[in-house]
Amino acid sequence: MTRTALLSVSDKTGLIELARQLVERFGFTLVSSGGTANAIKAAGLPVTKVSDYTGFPEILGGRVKTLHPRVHGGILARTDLEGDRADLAANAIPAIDLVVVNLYPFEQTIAREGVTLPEAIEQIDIGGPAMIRAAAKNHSRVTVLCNPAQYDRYLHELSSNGTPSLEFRLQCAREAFWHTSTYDSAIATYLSQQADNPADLDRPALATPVEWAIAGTRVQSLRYGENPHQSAAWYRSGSTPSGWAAAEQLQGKELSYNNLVDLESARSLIAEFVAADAPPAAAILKHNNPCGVALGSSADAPLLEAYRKALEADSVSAFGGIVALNRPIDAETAAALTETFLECIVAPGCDEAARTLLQKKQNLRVLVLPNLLAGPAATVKTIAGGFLLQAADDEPSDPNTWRVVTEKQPTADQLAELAFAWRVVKHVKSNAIVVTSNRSTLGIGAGQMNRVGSVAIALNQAGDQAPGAVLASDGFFPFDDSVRTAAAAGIGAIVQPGGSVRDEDSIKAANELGLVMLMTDRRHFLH
Ligand code: 93A
Repeated sequence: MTRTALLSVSDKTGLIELARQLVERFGFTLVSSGGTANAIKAAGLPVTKVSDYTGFPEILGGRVKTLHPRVHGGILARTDLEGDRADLAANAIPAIDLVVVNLYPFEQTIAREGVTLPEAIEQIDIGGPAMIRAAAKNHSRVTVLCNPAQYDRYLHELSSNGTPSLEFRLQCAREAFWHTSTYDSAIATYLSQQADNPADLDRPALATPVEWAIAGTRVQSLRYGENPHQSAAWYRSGSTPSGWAAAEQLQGKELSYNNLVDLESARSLIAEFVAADAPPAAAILKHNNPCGVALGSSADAPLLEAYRKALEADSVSAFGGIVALNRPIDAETAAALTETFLECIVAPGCDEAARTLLQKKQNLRVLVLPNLLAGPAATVKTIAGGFLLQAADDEPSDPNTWRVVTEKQPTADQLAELAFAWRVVKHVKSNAIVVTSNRSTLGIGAGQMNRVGSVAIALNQAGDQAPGAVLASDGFFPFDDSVRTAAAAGIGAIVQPGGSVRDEDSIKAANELGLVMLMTDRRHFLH
């Protein structure tokens, strides 16, 4: 018995080659919707138009093409059931064995500038998803292909097994349901954006939990998770690759789970320093905390200067670190990067000479992420029975809005230094304390359960460089002990959110000890 394939595709990539093989090698009968049938016919291959097949014309300007019982009966019939076989026979419906459908390009349409709502709505495919879902439901008999990348695998199945295996059909069914759910969530997101307050348009963060929870697409399995006994995989949200899923890996070993976690922290930190007039910046991270962050001395200083400063900030911790740079890697920076054992580097670009130099370190993963700013609008954390979503903590802080709470006022340079320290402390795990000078970190206290503990760690690391440096704290000081410890080490100025019931104690201590202190009125816990 000849087999029947139903083809209805917007993306006609690979269509003719598939149709040719189906007809000439495997003896299929082809049935197709208008445009697809025309393309197949033009290639000189036999095909029946759906309208001839159903005896019903395409109507409503193409809105109803394949929505017909002869199509859906042929797809959904369980030919192992006598009742279904009788229904097919009574209505002269041939069983359909293969469904090849890809959908109206909804996402490409809404990505176009100036597209109108009616234009977008016309690109909502109804008949295509119905066929894809019907075929996927009936995968015990039917194969569904919704992406040209699957055609070769299908033909391979046919030539090696005669008929595609159940395992293959099931895999195609899974891909099909992921595909239609991603497609629908893109429509839902778009329509929510149309209806919402236009002011929310650029922050759809919490409007798309569906995107997080359902429409994740597997990028790849990872060798393991945080530890070798934990299995792990990498998923991307959204239906087109972006962010890390679209980054270019120039060289090096496959990315690990920990690499990706660290890289994302590195990206969000270096994104603090990507303004057009920003000096070169470098950050080195370990275990998801920065261990050295530094800026070049001016906007046209070499990138190498920033990297060297960041490395000198804590060259011991930098071993095995993750480096993020806000400028494309040049040859002299590349040469310096190869002097230390590093896990990963991310930068917005990498010139040819730098690429050649970096190749000396074959295992070193080098990633180019052109847009360092584009981070997730929300973060997700799983808990027993569900997950938590929150908007990203990525709003820039304006130092002009900070309050000087001490008698002593900051100098212009202290203010600029405090702004630098504040941008860094946001990216350190709480309780976070950062001591900086000359736009370079000197000491970083991370993840301590009491704040004064983090102060002690940061100051200890800064050592004899602490006098005259500044200190930033991601949360308020509950007591005056942090201020007193900082003053004893010679810190000249402090920035902290304020908001403790004992703020007055800290202010009093700062005044008594001749410190400058500013309050930002916004804390930056990070866990
Ligand atoms: O407008 S539809 O939702 N109504 C339908 O009945 C229908 N059947 C298939 N769109 C429909 N399709 C879609 O048409 C397919 O999903 C495919 O993307 C496209 C192929 O049209 P053509 O063969 O005319 O190029």
